[in-house]
This record gives sequence, C-alpha cells and structure tokens, in this order.
Amino acid sequence: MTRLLMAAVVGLATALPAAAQFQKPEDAIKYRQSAFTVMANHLGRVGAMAQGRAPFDAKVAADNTAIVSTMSMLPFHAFVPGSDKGAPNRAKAEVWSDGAKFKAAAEKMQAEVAKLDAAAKGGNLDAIKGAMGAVGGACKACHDDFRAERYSN
Ligand code: ASC
Repeated sequence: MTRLLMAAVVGLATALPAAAQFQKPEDAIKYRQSAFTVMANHLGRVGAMAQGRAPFDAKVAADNTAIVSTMSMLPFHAFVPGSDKGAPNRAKAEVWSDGAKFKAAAEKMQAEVAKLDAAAKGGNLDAIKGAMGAVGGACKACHDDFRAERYSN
C-alpha cells in the first residue's frame, strides 16, 4: 500500500464517527479482529528478525514496522458500545466498563510501536530488539487486562 493510501485509510478511520462505520456489532468485531490479525502478522515478521529466526534485512523490517504502526491506530475505533456481542470475540467487559484504562493501554502500545518504527528506520538490529521487547510487553499488558482466554459471543 502506498503511504498516501495508508494516510487516507487512517484519515477516514479517524475522521468518521465510529458508529457510522459499522452497521452491525458483528461488523465492528470483524473489523477489529482483522486489524489485529494484520498487525500481528507484520509484527511477527519483525519479531522473527529480532529473535534470529529470519535474516535481518533493514528495509524489510522498516517496511513491516510502518505497516504495524498504521495498523496500530485502527482496531480501537471498532470497540463500539454494544459490540461485546454479535460474533465470537474475546473482548472482556472491562473494555467498556474501564474505557479510560483500555484507552491508556492502547495508547501505550501505539507509542511503543512508534518507537519500534523509528528504531527500524534507523536500521540498528539491537535497537529494534529493545523496542520489540517493549512492544511485546505493551501487547501482553493489554491482553492480560482486556482479552478473555476464550471466545464467547
Ligand atoms: C505478538 C503478537 C501478540 C503479542 C504478544 C506479546 O507478536 O501477535 O499478541 O506479540 O504475544 O506478549
């Protein structure tokens, strides 16, 4: 995806009222799960390099962290009220009952991802490893508090 197109996607995602984007709770659930899936896939490619399971290629790393950075902005608009049910999902009730904490956890992840993206643009594998650890920690912290073990609907 070109940077311009990504900017357009993010612009749309942030400009429109969240409710207007989803006709049914199921649509919001599908959207956020898809965004997390794509984000995790591209983060995994960088993680493989950080852990020595894939050869380090600075350009590939930076291309992937740019995608992760864009994707990190998208899921949170889709936790709309009423979308705790409608399709199997793992969002805990606390997503909505403790929205401020959930927002802070999302913003922490986004900030660590931005640092990872900056590190990848710098091309230094050790810096990428350090930033990757912080990103993983931010993912885990949010999962611990806001993601259920099992799917429900
Ligand atoms: C990933 C991924 C996650 C997080 C988490 C960190 O790469 O897909 O969900 O990191 O495993 O603890």
